[in-house]
Amino acid sequence: MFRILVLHGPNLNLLGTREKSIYGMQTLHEVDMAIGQLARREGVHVEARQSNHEGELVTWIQETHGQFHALVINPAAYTHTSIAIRDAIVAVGLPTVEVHLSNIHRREPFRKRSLIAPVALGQISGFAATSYLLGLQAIIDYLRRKQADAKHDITT
Ligand code: CA2
Repeated sequence: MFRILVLHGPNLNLLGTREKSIYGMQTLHEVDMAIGQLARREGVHVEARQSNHEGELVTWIQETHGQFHALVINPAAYTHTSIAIRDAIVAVGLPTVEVHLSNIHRREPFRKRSLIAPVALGQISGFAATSYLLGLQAIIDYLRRKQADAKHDITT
């Protein structure tokens, strides 16, 4: 069974309590419930965690080695600043999808730059909680395709 880690970055624990017009009405718990529902439907194992600390996110990414097949991450404000998170993703070589609740490309100029996007398979931005579900579905499809390709290579 595929094992996927979902990481939420700083301040996302406040979801659904303020700035609802930007980040949506749902609480983080509700987002995690929706992620869990999709995971059960798709028959994958998903673990979701949130941290306000860059180092903790880096440690969790490092610890995915041998534990998880892929990562879905909303690095929140660290998207725009964290070489450490980017380096950790590269170091473990984990297929990663970057997700954002808001469309970071139509906000303040400093949000347009992502240090994570160049090392991710792709980025989904602007669909509130649905961004996570799209990101999760994308990474599941990617893992299945990769597995099918590997089987095809063995038999040919
Ligand atoms: O749109 C996104 O998902 C962001 O990653 C959210 C970050 C922001 O710094 C990024 O530029 C885009 C901010 C997360 C803060 O979340 C809050 C949620 C509710 C209330 C206050 C903050």
